[in-house]
Amino acid sequence: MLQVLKYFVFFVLIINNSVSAYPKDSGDESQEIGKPAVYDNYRLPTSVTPENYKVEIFTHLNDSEGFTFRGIVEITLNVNEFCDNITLHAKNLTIDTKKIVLTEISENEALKIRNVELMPKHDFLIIYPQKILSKFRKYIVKIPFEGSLDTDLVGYYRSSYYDKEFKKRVWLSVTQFEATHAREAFPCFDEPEMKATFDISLAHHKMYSALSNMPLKETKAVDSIQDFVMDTFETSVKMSTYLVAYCVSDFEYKEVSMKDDVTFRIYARREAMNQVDYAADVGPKVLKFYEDYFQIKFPLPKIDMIAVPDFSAGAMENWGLITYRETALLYQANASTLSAKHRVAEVIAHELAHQWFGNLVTMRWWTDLWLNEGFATYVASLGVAHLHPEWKSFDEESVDNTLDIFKVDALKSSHPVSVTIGHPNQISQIFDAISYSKGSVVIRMCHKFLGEKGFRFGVSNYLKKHQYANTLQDDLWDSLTESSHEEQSLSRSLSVKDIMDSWTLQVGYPVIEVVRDYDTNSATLTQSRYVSDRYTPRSELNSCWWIPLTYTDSYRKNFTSAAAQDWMTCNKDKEGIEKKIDNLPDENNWVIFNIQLAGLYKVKYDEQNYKLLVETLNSEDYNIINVINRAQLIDDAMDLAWVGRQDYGIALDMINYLKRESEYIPWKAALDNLRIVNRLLLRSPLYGVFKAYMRHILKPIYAKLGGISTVPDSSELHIVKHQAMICGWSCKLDVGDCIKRSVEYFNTWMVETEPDHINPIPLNLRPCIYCTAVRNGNEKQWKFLWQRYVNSNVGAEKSMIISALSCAKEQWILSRYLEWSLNSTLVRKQDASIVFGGVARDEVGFHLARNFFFERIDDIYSTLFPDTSRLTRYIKPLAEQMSTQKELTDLKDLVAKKAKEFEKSTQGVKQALEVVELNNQWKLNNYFSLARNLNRMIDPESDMITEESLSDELTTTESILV
Ligand SMILES: *[C@@H]1O[C@H](CO)[C@@H](O)[C@H](O)[C@H]1NC(C)=O
Ligand SMILES: *[C@@H]1O[C@H](CO)[C@@H](O)[C@H](O)[C@H]1NC(C)=O
Ligand SMILES: *[C@@H]1O[C@H](CO)[C@@H](O)[C@H](O)[C@H]1NC(C)=O
Ligand SMILES: CC(=O)N[C@H]1CO[C@H](CO)[C@@H](O)[C@@H]1O
Ligand SMILES: [Zn+2]
Repeated sequence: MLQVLKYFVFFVLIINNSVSAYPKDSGDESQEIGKPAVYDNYRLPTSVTPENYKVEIFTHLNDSEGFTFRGIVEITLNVNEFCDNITLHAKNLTIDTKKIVLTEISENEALKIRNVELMPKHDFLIIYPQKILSKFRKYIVKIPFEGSLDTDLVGYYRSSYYDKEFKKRVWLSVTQFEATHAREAFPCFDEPEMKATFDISLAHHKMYSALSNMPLKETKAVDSIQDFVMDTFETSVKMSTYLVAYCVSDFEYKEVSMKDDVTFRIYARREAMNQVDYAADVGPKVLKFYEDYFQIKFPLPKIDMIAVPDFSAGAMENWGLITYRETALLYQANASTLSAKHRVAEVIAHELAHQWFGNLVTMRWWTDLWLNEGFATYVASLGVAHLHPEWKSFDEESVDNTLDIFKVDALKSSHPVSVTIGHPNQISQIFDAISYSKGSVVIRMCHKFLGEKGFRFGVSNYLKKHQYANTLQDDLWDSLTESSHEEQSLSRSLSVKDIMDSWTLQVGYPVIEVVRDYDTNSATLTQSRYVSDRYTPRSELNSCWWIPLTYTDSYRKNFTSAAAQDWMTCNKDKEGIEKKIDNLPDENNWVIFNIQLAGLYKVKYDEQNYKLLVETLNSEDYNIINVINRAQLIDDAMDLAWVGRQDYGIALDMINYLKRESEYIPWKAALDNLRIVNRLLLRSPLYGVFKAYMRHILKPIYAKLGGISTVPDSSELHIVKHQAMICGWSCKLDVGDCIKRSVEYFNTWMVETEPDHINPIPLNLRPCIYCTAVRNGNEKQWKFLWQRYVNSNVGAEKSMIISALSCAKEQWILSRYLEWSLNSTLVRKQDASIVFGGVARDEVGFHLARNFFFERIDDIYSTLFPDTSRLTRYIKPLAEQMSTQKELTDLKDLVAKKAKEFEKSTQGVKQALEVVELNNQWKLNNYFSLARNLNRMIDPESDMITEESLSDELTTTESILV
């Protein structure tokens, strides 16, 4: 349906001629008035900028009247240079142009308007006054508008829920403006730098109540419409349009006040009010943490956080009115897993961090989006660590993000964190792992080399200096350079900008090759770009980075400090590509670089050093190497083997030590890498050997963690996650009593008379156990679980079940399930890609999912519309499992044939195609080396296993950006 916007001239608005949204005949003479303007870019001219908006909106949420809104926006304008037009944004709105009024503030009379024009391609509304606008005057423009409240999850849209007690569907309306959807709700200057204050008034039926960024000022009856009231809110602080929010609903709330008077309210539908306590508890705590951390008080008197049943992103940081998916805000002790609780804490902490980073200080343009998202992601992990030190989540999140980025950013189709944005289609595509995870990883790196004070003072000064304004990344680097020079944590000869530019303006990251000279006890370090494509010409890898070097050795064993001990420099002439390090130990002692993975780089050692590391790992003393570095060693070795730069022998020798390891992080690093191998071997003759190998390494840890009969203390997040992960693998590969116990648990549940209230299955193992029971069951188990999905009142539980249902083995069940994913009565729009991803990642489901995707692309597209950048979530799980030339050609053909549909996911498409190519390379090159090494690793006594079909990934809780 995007074509509607592309092909139709939506409205060419002519003065004295009220028009609606539909195309006029091109013969209509009125169109001739005013030449269509030509713009070669999509940016607004800066000649006219807004100072204040008065927005008044009537919301009609009643089935019988149709779902519409209408209103008037009154914008006070500053004219920065003499000009003949006012250009602002409007999209998919009906505008009654004869009612547009322009006045000069000092005069009372309206100015004549010569023409009003719309440029749909640019979403521009252009008003031409009769007279030139003067730089020395102020103006007010008043524009009436109307639109429909659709279910498209962007702009001003409608959502609904089913009220079980009153047995009826109840509607609500809410906004989602980031990045460019404010223009779909009211005409405005929809660019982040065009900050203004907002006075918002919302008229609605009195059975609902309204919320906006600011507290309510007054409520008045509306004379013209029966039973309507008008809520007017306080004037907002100066802010960007993408942060404006409002909502009309019948939700209830729980209120908590902070000591220094910020009032928190958590809003949810009435039947979910039993799930708001956790958010009410952590919200104020995290806010306080940031006030101390940034040394700036939160400027608004209140924060509302609302759980919206239909929500496209994970959450949205609108200033003072934060919107969430239910799964990202609500928590119920006996139905949400600890991981789900962690997710809630993480998302709340992320959104609250944005109140400073993003809202108070905003990027000038979307190019610097990464700064908002990377920073919020990073500080959120500090916030969560503050809330729940017992979770030990900080290390895990850091390692997780870094290892993710090692994979994504090794693609040649990756992009720099800081990207030039031309076309609006590009904006939604950069809300991706690069902006969030790489952004947070490079900021963490910066934190580590600047030290605590240098970093904190710098950030706080930056926020104070630029509050209510807009910045470029250089402004942050300047503040950090200043504070770290003052704190003497960075040499005066270095600037943060020089260092960080090499990380943010360039794509990719480096690998350092360490070659030790055992005669002189020194080492030579060389850096080059790390890419997965082994055929990349050497000349393309010549980029260089400023790398903070940290290292220790088997004498010092000092893993405590991650402050830079030295730098690999990177000057324009690239003279810093090599570096010599002295004072290293002798040939019987290892060295290790990149302590605690504080830098975003991989390390490759010489053979002798590897030998020493492998020996230590495989000894009683393995834990003298820091736990993060144990994960790093595995990940680096597996990756280097993957791209053919090193034999699989070293990697598998390292993994071999895991039989002693009981920490989660190294296991996660190993299994994430083995999962990729698993995926590609699944349909190959080698799979039997691989499976035997996997069972061989899983058996001891399955037993050590107590199988699935022992349940860890619920505060130990890393143990809980570890057990759940091992359960997933063990049940897939039939290790121990995993399948048997899972099926038993599930059967006990099925005979409960009230299964929606009584569930005997250990909470944190439910994702694994449900999936296993469904995989080993038939329609009966599936139907039972589907019914639980329908009946459940808890978002987190629903989403867990929706993933588990894709584990089914019977094709017809999976086919039907895929169909259901396009029917929003059955599966909410926001969850459609979770169903697809789950089925696609399953061995049985893969072929079905692929056919479904190729055949139903039009329907999928219209289900996702307008957030079609989500097609990436469909392509990705398919591409991960494709490895033949034919599959590559088919995928390319589809993308070419459906260019329009893939228009907003070009980045995801490029990455997917590269992944298929890399899989192809891997199969051609690694197969025999891996086979040889696997045979060597397997315990000869191990029992051979039956060729049962195995699925590749247990659940598909996709990461949803916030
Ligand atoms: C509107 O005015 C600005 C500033 O003078 C100018 O750059 C722009 O081209 C004008 N737009 C149109 C459509 O004439
Ligand atoms: C480890 O190194 C840090 C900084 O390099 C130093 O401050 C600390 O004292 C060292 N610890 C030990 C036990 O040597
Ligand atoms: C969606 O599912 C509902 C409930 O089963 C059914 O009534 C409806 O016809 C389905 N809609 C479509 C378009 O298949
Ligand atoms: C007022 C208006 O133009 N509304 C349209 C917005 O877009 C949706 C879907 O594309 C249409 O259904 C509305 O009619
Ligand atoms: Zn964010």
